Amino acid sequence: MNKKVLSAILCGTMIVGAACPVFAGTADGKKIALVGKSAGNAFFEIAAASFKEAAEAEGATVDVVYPETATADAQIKVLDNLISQQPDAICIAANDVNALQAKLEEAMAEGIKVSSFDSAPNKDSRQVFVNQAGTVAVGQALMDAVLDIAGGEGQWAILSATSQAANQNAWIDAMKTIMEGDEKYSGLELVEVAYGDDEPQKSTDQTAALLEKYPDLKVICAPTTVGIAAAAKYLQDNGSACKLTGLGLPSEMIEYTGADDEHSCPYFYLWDMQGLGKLSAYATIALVNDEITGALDETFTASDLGEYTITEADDGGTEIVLGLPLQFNSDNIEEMAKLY
Ligand code: RAM
Repeated sequence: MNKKVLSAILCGTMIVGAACPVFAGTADGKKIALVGKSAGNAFFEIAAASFKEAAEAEGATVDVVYPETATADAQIKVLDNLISQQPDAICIAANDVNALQAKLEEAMAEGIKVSSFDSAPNKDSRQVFVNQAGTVAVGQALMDAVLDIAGGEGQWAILSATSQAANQNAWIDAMKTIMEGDEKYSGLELVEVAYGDDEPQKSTDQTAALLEKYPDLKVICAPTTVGIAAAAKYLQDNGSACKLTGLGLPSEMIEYTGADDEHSCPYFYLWDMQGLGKLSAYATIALVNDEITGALDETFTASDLGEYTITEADDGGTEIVLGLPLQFNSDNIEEMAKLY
């Protein structure tokens, strides 16, 4: 229960004249802006709902803002507007690694705390990044899924989101490094990285184009919730022999997940979505309260999630890793689809 609601109930049941316990939230009166990569993507709506709930229970107000398009330019416009409103913090999922630097530095210079979640702007553009699962851990899970589903060899392709997306490119680089670094992947041939821009229709069209160009394609790996759902439908509706894996929302993948011929996706991954929203909120509040600065080895208590330590990110900046990637398959998809 929201602590403020609890406080009000307790207050209402107390004898008249006795003092009411007023809950002092750790973020009372603080203003936080949460900026997603694009509107209309269930991924951000789910993360934002958890973020908002967690931060508002601590007394903060949260403004969830989406750019007009999934581009850095559109996010710069959003940031310009936010900086003029002087929130206490901005937490952003970046559409580009480097292009937001000047704006985010301007925000920090004005005393606005800058955290990021899902997709990290470069190390100079943020104080800390809340990483849903380690970048290498995600790359490893996906590479092993591709190897397994392809049966050890054959052509595979990546269906990504936008070509500049910081998180997508970090996972793709991790996959390539893992594939090139171990003999066991030598039978796999990555034929193309296609971009569906996190738009359902474009992702569907890109899937169709991949199948046409590479008739022997064995596996598509789509590390985007929008891309994987579009590709899953296209492959399944067309009875394609090409199989799918990647990162998806169980609620959007339930019809397509199964290890038999009827389903296009044997299994895929994501992480604890509610945890991502909550941890991002608590980390941002810890910055606002000067409990952390985002420096390596600092620790803080993320409310009921427990204690977290700030670690070094692959880009030389710092991050807080939520946990491990989670696998969704025919055994757990129904249960998980109820959650996100
Ligand atoms: C899409 C977005 C998001 C990514 C997920 C997995 O919704 O590209 O940034 O984290 O997929």
